[in-house]
Amino acid sequence: MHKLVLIRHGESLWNLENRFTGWTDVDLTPAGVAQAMAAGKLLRAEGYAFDLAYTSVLKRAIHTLWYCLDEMDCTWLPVVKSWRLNERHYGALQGLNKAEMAKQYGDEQVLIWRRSYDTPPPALTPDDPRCERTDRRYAGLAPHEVPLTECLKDTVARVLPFWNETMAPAIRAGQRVVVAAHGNSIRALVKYLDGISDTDIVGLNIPNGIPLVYELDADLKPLRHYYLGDAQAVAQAAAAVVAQGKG
Ligand code: DG2
Repeated sequence: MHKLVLIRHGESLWNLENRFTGWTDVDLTPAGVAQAMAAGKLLRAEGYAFDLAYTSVLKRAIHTLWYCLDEMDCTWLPVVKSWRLNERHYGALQGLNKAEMAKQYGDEQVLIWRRSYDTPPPALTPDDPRCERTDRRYAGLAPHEVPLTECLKDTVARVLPFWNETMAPAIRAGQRVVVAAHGNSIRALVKYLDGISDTDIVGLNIPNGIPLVYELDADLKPLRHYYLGDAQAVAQAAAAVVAQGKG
């Protein structure tokens, strides 16, 4: 049996300001740092140990991993960073306030933008200053690989090659893996692992900074999954994520 631990980063500055973030590279708030440290403490207290860590190329996830591993006294761990674990690209919504958008366009429209499986938000134009195509960290990618917007289906399509070619072989080889990523890149992975339908995935929300453990069989099929820590706090944190999109 393999154990895979997934952690959405701690609260970011734009989570706090309730702004669509996507590929925008914002840092953690002090509360987000505390969440990352608490995740590390919890993992250490529960006896978890890792051989390998994966994260995105966005600092809110990278720093979450740092703080978490520091609490576990294993910042020496090999860390693989990939753009494929980045947050779902939020297109022209990036930087806009979620509740203000809900007041302007309605809760239903914002729910579609946030959670619909295959309807992407409006796209950025390549000349928009928010467009990441000129960012040096993506220089090795083909232009079409740097999105102008994404729905979850698009995110699944770019997360899965990383799972299949990099993460799954490492887990199968016995590496104990922790992943620090984002609300929607984790939803993409969870949708695949648990075989969640396109309609049911709408109701899945991932709270910040709480380790989500997947127990996997030899074929990497999930046996069960659970959050570490207080179940009521987890449910409240997930409900707070839902509420961010209401006017
Ligand atoms: C949030 C997710 O991403 O937002 O891009 O705004 O996990 O990196 O904070 P994260 C964003 P929702 O899809 O929950 O609105």
